[in-house]
Amino acid sequence: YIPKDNPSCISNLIPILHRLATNNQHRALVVDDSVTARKYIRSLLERQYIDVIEANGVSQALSIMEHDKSITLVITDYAMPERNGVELVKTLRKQYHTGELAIIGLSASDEIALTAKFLKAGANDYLKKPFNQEEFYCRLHSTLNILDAERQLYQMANQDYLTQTWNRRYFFEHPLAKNHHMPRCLALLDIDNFKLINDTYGHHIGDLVLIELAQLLQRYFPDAIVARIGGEEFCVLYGNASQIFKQRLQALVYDIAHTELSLLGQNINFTVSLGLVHAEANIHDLLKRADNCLYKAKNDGRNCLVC
Ligand code: GH3
Ligand code: MG
Ligand code: MG
Ligand code: MG
Repeated sequence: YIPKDNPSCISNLIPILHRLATNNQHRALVVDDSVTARKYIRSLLERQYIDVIEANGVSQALSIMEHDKSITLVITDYAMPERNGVELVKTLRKQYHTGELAIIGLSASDEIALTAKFLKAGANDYLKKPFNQEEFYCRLHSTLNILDAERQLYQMANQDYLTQTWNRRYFFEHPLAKNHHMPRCLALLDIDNFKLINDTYGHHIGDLVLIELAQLLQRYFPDAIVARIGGEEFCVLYGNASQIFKQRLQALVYDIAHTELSLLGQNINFTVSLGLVHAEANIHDLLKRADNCLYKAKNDGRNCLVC
């Protein structure tokens, strides 16, 4: 798409296509008390394949943000009847860091300090109305590029590259891991005789087994922290009742042992052993105790859970 009023906007096609290709798509919330202004910004964003939701003021914006966790961009007016846009930015920045949400302020006001007010409150950028359409697109894309880069950095720093579960760093840094004043469940899982799987079928199949297991763990425990903490060892950290968690882990052991995977034409069977603890202790103690249980599970013949 090339806006009629500005043929040089063709340069904007590159970031759009890149974003579509890399699946970095965005959903925007446009906050303005003027319907006309909202519709205009909506039309600009929709031409860039950005989904748009509208809010007529700060309260509506905050309530939409609370219910729609897929919004990645907020574009807000300054002067609105109940509370102004800078107050909205301050509130949002307490909840969303810059790798989660980008914010652009807009205003027709001549107040010279307004740019600084928006930026200090945590906005990524600011534009004075009326703005040049191409400038809007340039600022929009540089803001979204930074958001995409921050997201990618966060992912690279916290996710395991092979299995897409959380990594050791994320696991040990998580508030649930650090809060040792509350009882938590920690399960330590290790694949049985994994070396044999590698030796028999090759490392590539071994990698696929790890990926399958990671997906299974994430499906079984959507409300727990699943992290790969070693080569073929995973942790599942859970903040709630131990009995339900234990039953789910036992079901997992059973299901893995009774499922045959078909990977690249090879039929693979494998089992896992688990150590489980439920205690109020620091994360290193929990891990040590879970590791002792795991050791017993291995000695008891594997394919079981010990707590
Ligand atoms: P046990 O039942 O006692 O746990 O036996 P095991 O063979 O699973 O244990 P061991 O610790 O001897 O071997 C773990 C193996 O996991 C060795 C290592 O090559 C393999 N491994 C670790 N990380 C990866 C990985 O990312 N990919 C693959 N394919 N193998 C891995
Ligand atoms: Mg207004
Ligand atoms: Mg191991
Ligand atoms: Mg093993």
